[in-house]
Amino acid sequence: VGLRSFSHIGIAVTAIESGLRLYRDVLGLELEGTEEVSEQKVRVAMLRAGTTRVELLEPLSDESAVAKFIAKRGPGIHHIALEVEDIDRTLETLVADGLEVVGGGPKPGAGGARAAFLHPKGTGGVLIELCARKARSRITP
Ligand code: CMX
Repeated sequence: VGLRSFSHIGIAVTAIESGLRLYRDVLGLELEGTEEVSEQKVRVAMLRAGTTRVELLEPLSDESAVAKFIAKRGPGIHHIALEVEDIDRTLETLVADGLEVVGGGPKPGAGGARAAFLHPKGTGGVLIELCARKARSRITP
């Protein structure tokens, strides 16, 4: 299905700053950066953890899916993200295999990636994000 690597673990937090106190200041992960993903109504902090990353997700409003998640289950692990080569082709294959896309298909995600989610009812209750980085320029400097 074109999986490239394990991209990140998404963790829902009520405030990025308190998440950073644990993951950056106590656990010592390197902060790569923070950004607002307005399309998904979240503020995100990415921290490098070896070959993968921890993504802290803070809701920007009560309408955010992450706010609803926290209200229902409390802060904690929200999703795992797998990086794929070609998100449209991967989704096509997985849907043909009986999995369902939730949230309406690929949307802009963190770091300019395109991201889509698989419905947890088909994945043993785990929200799986598939993400694809922006195509790299073929022109080499
Ligand atoms: N873990 C497990 N189950 C979850 C879940 C989660 N994190 N989030 C939702 N669900 C469940 C719901 O409980 C619901 O189950 P039931 O049908 O049994 O009630 C089902 O999945 C569908 O959820 P919904 O909220 O009714 O469906 P929506 O279409 O409104 O939204 C989803 C679904 C997953 C896309 C949305 O909740 C979500 O999490 N969006 C992504 C936000 C996000 O993390 N953005 C990241 C941006 C940064 C990046 O690139 O990583």
